Amino acid sequence: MLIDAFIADAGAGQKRFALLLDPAHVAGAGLPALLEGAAGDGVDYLFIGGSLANAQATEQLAELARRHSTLPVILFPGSPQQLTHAAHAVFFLSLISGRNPEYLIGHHVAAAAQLEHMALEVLPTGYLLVDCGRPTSASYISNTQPLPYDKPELARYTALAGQYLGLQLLYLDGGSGAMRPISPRMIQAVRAAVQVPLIVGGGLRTAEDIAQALAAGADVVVVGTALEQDPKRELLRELTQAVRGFIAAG
Ligand code: 1GP
Repeated sequence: MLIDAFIADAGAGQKRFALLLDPAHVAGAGLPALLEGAAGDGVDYLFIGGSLANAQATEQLAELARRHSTLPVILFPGSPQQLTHAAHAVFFLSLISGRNPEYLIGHHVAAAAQLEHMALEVLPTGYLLVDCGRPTSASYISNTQPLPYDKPELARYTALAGQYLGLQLLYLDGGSGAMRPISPRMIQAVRAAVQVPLIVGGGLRTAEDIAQALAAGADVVVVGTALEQDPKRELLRELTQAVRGFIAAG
């Protein structure tokens, strides 16, 4: 089960790298080669999804990922329409930074009616959006206000509430294409309060960004936009090396 791997890795201090593929953005002839090399290049997980992805594009991308890679494929859905048998698992996201009931329980009911008949592993995940410099599609589409950038204590208690509710993973996200990453202070504040594995993404573009997020307590770092804009294996290797290097240094 993937949840066991997340928990065991985080407990052992094994940091992980996730490549986020947004079906609405990624395309191109180079994708199969990138996917084929991904495991060897240091990628641990493939996350698939986005705020505006449609069902067909999500399924096609998940199938492509399965065909060209042996990595775990996890859906990161913007809506229940993005569920597909082609993936291994799905982040069952509760948007706990927001106050929109549709993203706290509404969509989940519609999703449950599908998931009951699917073999996808369901990963109960508290999702915290953080204001990292500009409005993102995730906050706009979900009609929620993100946590303020400079209020680590709000993130801390939101995360702790999520853990008390029984959520097994927490995803701290500046949103796709964030202007800057979530502050190390906020990651530290959350890390100090919760024991569940902590996934951090949004605006991570350089090896230094990644090293800072890991040093602050992230267990899994997620990169999407940087590699969409520059889908080169050299950059991918440089970013994953920051994760491997951190393990070696740690
Ligand atoms: C967004 O955390 C992911 O939900 C990744 O963000 O696209 O900015 O890398 P970026």
